[in-house]
Amino acid sequence: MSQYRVLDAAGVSDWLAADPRLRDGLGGARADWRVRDVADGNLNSVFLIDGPHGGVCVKQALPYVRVAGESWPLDVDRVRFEAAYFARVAPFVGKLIPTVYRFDPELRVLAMEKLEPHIILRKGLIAGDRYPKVAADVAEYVAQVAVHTSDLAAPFETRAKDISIFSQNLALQRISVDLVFLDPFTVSERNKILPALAPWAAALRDDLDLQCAVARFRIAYLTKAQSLLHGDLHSGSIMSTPGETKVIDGEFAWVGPSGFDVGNFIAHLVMAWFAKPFHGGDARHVADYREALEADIVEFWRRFRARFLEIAAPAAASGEALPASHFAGAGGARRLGELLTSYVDDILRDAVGFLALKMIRRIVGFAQVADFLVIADETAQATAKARALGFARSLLIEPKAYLQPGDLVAALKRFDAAGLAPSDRV
Ligand code: SR1
Ligand code: MG
Repeated sequence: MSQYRVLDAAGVSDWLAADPRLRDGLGGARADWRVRDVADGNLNSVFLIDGPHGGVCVKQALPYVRVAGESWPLDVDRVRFEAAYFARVAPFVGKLIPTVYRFDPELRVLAMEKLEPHIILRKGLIAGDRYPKVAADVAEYVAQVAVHTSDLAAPFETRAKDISIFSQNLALQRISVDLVFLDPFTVSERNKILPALAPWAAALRDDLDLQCAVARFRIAYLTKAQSLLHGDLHSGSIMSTPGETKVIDGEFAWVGPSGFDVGNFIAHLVMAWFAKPFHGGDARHVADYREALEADIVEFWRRFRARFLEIAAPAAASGEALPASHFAGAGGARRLGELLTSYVDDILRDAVGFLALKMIRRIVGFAQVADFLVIADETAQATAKARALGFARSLLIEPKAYLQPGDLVAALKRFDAAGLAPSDRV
């Protein structure tokens, strides 16, 4: 019989008090602990607990989608996949994830390092703060995982084992498939569409060229099992200070196309860029901040590509895909380099498509982003969203125009002049 129950603040304290290591880490007595409910994501409950000696973060999977309530039940086992994901990537990403102290498989609770003064990157971007390390850190993170969990760096049995574990993460994959790849391109009660964007929603449904492009990426997501994905690598899944970056929330883990995480991260920088003029601040600040976001996009892309190649070349010796004995001598090394370059450029082509899909789902789908939602004036919010939709549609329809990060940055500026209607093409 499962011992599962939803923990409130007192329940979290009881749970911590019963674990000698966690209790001693906090120090003092139970009555000395300060427990804060800080949940602000879509799915789970999260508490921060401070004691006289230290702090801890406690996350529990609720049996429903937190922001929707009990009418949307959700398998609590998702946190098992988050624990497995962190354990799997820890050897490659080091301090870029929080330390996990304990996973309780009955209560579906994870106790982790408390990240303070880190804040959710999305909140920092909306506040107009700068995080100079985040682009390079996330590039390093994604490159390490994309290489080391692929057949480039390990025998195929390793990836098969990952697939056997993470292919069971079905409840969250159903959410991703529905919310990213299906709902925005059909009529769904879950979609949230501003009235001014109704023509855009219709255009997304009715454009067959677009539907075909979306279908290609849906198929890639379902079938291209290249490496272990975080699966939800947006600016709400990253906590930052100006000097440190931590990737959190690995519960959407899945073995899939490596470009999915790459595209997701860029998508949220792009949405921050389109939203920026509507967040206040003078014209100089807006221009400077957007320039910094553009530099982040370029740096992230370039750094991911460079680090992928640097990590993959030596790792290939222990991998299945490119055995060292097949690439001996200087000529072999050159050809190996060409194969790896073509592999990483394929990831980046996929990333451009996934980036577009990740933007579209955040603008007309169920789970939208604060970057746009904090824009109180509805016409202004619709304007920012329409420009972002124009940009995203162009990536899907004309992928050959976006082979370099500079192509993305140039397009940002073009679509910033777009009108509200989908027919206002630039
Ligand atoms: C039901 S809401 C689901 C969304 O929240 C998570 O943050 C993921 O982005 C997911 O798509
Ligand atoms: Mg999350």
